[in-house]
Amino acid sequence: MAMISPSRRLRRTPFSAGVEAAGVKAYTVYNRMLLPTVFESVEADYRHLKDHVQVWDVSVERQVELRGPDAGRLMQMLTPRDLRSMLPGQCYYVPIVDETGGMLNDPVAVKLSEDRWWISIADSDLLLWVKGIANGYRLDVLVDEPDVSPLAVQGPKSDELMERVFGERVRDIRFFRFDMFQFMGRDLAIARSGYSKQGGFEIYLDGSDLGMPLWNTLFEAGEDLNVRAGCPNAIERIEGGLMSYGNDMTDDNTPHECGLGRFCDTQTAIGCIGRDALLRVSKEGPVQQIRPIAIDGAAVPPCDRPWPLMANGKRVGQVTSAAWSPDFKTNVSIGMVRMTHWDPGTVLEVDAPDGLRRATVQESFWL
Ligand code: THG
Repeated sequence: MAMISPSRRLRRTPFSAGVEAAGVKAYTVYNRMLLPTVFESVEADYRHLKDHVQVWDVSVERQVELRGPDAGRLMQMLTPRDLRSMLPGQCYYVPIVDETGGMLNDPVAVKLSEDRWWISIADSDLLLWVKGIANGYRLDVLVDEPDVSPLAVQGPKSDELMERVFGERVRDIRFFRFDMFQFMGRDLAIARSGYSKQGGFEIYLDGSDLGMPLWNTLFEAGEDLNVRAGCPNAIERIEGGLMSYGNDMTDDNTPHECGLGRFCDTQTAIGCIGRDALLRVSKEGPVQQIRPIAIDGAAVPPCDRPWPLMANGKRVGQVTSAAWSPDFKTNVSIGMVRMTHWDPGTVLEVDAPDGLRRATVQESFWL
């Protein structure tokens, strides 16, 4: 593929200088920003992530900040997950739905205080939807995108690295909780979360000027831990069943189709804009759902358009993410499969770029 032309529309991040110095080999575009996808190779990055510790520039996880007396009310309008018991210091994975129950985004909601929230978004223009609702309902809330850029520290040695920089108190942060820590005289929220199943943290850098100082401090502190620059890894996230908005699901899908029914409390999520629609569709249950799927044969190329899933010559679904897994010694993939063919063990055919291959619906890759 040809190169991406740099321009103001493809925003750099507070860590771009570090990413470039670390020898980034490929980027994707996400929320109109550059997201690294490869440093050494997808497979080498995968091995290193599972064995050591990596620092990821995930500034593309932009924050939609809600600030004001109606912040909590607005947040509940956006999601069918019941937020009434959520406390400051907690993070929730929340489906965001429109008036038809279609997925608009699958962010992490961060509750800073009763009247201040961050929505840490996946790749869609959620800010516009949220601003439209705040203004249309004349809510008493400010909605904007602050200068906040998450830096993830992921991998089995991430506790050790983070303790060296922020003190032993980081070890006490529980999964999907955050606490405040000082760095060069400024307060930063640090959560135990991140887009991998290897464990780790996300540092919400508040103020771009501290980007390179933070980056350099982590690399200096982790030299003997073999710390490297990394990025969300296609193989690892598919193995782990982490979905990618825009790839594995779109606004055509309900949270139930995406397997996010466990994050929906549609009965009690009073005020959710998609509530009526979701109550209707969730009564019958979804007729298609996300499944992990193993694909036979040699390594597949990246999935840049849906690959039809076939049974007896009829289309019964599609694969939208796929990669060769060195650990499972098969191609791992994520697809949307019709109810009639979604049981684990069901054997299908996938119409991959180089022809039909055997595809088997899995319970999970990670058990
Ligand atoms: N962290 C933050 N922001 C993000 C992401 C992130 N924004 C973009 C994208 N990732 C949003 N999508 C996801 C998808 C999965 C998870 C988080 C964000 C995730 N899921 C866990 C799982 O499925 O195992 C845990 C969910 C739970 O139990 O609550 O972590 O990664 N800041």
